[in-house]
Amino acid sequence: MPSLFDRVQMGDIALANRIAMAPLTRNRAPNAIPTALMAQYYAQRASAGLLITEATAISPQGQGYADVPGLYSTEQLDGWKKVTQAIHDAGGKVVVQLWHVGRVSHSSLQPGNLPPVAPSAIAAKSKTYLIDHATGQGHFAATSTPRALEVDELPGIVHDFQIAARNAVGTAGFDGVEIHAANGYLLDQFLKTGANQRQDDYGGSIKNRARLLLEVTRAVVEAVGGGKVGIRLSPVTPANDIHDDAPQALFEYVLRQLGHLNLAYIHIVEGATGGPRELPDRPFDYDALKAAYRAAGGKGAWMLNNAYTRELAEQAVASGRADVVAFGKAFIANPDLVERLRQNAPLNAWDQSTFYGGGAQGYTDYPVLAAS
Ligand code: 8OZ
Repeated sequence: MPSLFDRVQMGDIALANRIAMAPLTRNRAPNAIPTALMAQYYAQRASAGLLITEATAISPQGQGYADVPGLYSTEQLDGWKKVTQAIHDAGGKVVVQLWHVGRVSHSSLQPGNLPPVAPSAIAAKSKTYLIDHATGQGHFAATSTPRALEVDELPGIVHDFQIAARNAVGTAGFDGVEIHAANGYLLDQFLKTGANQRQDDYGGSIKNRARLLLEVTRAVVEAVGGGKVGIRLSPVTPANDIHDDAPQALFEYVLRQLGHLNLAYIHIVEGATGGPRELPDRPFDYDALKAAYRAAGGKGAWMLNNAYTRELAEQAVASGRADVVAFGKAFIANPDLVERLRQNAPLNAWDQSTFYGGGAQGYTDYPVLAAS
C-alpha cells in the first residue's frame, strides 16, 4: 500500500513524497513583486513533495488583493527566479498558481481604477483585502460590482494565461504551473450558474460554461506541455459567494474533458475551502468525479485538499482515494511538516492574525523540530 512518504511521479515532476503545500495567499509582495523574504519562506518548506505557490496574478486585470504577487512584469519574473532558485537549492519542487480573480477585486486595484471583470455584471457578496500605502494599514473591503466581459475580450485572457505559463517555466524556473479554477475566481465564475448568466457561447449549457476553462487549459498545455500542468477545482465551495445549481454534472463533464489533456495532476478542494469538508446542503460524490476522469483516460495524479489530518491523509493515500494530499494552514505553522508527520510529532498552532500581510512574524519564524 502506498504511504504519504513514498515518492510519486506527477507528469514531468518527480515528488519525493505525497505531501503538497497548498496554495496560500500571504499578501507579502509589495507592488506585486516577490521578495527575498518570500524565497526564504518557501525554501523553509522545500521538504514538501510539491510546493504550490500562493495564487499569482497573470495580468494587472487579474489582481484582486493588496500585495499579492504577479507574473507579468520583468521585475516579478526576476523576483520569482530567486524564489525558485532558493527552493531548488533546498531540494524542493514548485509550481506557480496562475490566477485571474474576475469579479473578486476592487476598482482601486484595477488598471485605470475601472470595475473588475466577470462573466456577468453580478457583484460577489465577498470581501477583498486592501492596504493603505500611506499608513501601511490593511483592511477588508467589499468587492466592486464588475462589468460583463465582451466575448472578444476572452482570447486575450486565454493568451494572458498562456504567456504567464510560458514565462513561469521558461524564465522564472518553475517546475510547472497550477491553473486556479477554484474558490469563486474568474474560471469558477464562468463555470457556475450563480455567477454566469451569459447568453453567448460561454454561458447557459454546461458545455458553454466550461468553455473558457478548457480553452485556458489547452493553451497552457500547448505552452509548457501537459506534464507540467495541474488544475485546482472546488466543486461545491461557497468561497467568494459562488454556487452552481448542478455541480455533480458540471464537474463530471469538466473532468471528462480534462481526461484528454495529459495533465500532471488534478487538485480538488473538498467541501468549503478552509472550512468543513462536508456541506449538508451541497452534497458531492468525489469518488464519482475521479472515476469520470479515469474513464476518460485521465492519468494525472489525483490531489485532495481540505482539513486533512495525518490519519485521514494516510488513509486517503493507502486506499488509493488520493495520490497526493495538500496541506494548507498546517504548512504555514510547520515548515518541517513532512518530518513532523513522519515522526507523528506535535504540530505548531497557526496564528491567524499573521496570515495576510506583514513581514517575517508569523511567516518565516515558526520553529522546526530540534535535531535528534
Ligand atoms: C484567502 C485570501 C485571499 C485569497 C483562494 C487565492 O481562496 C485565494 C485567497 C485565499 O484561492
